[in-house]
Amino acid sequence: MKSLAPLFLAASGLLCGCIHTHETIVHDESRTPVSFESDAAARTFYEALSRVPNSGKHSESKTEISIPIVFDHERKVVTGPNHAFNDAVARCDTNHDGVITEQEARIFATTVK
Ligand SMILES: [Ca+2]
Repeated sequence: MKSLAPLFLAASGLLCGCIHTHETIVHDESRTPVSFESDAAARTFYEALSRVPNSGKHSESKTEISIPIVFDHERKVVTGPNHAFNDAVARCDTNHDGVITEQEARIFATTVK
């Protein structure tokens, strides 16, 4: 006797229609602890950070798995804003002492247009 499983699966797919699932995962990291030498250093850093492309936006990657007619799964991974902050701190704090000086902030600001 032949197996009817493939036929059953095809028929159930046609009867039930396509199954759509969407999944969004926010992948954010904790902020790198950092302090500022002065208010001016903090202001210069944050002004430059606001000019960094995508600092306010979230980058995302999308994966889509699809079996035509039966199944469609979309998974989206969104990177949170702390990633841009941590990247900016890593670039700005050139001696990696955890303190952003006015000079480091000014140099960082000149690299961001
Ligand atoms: Ca430093």
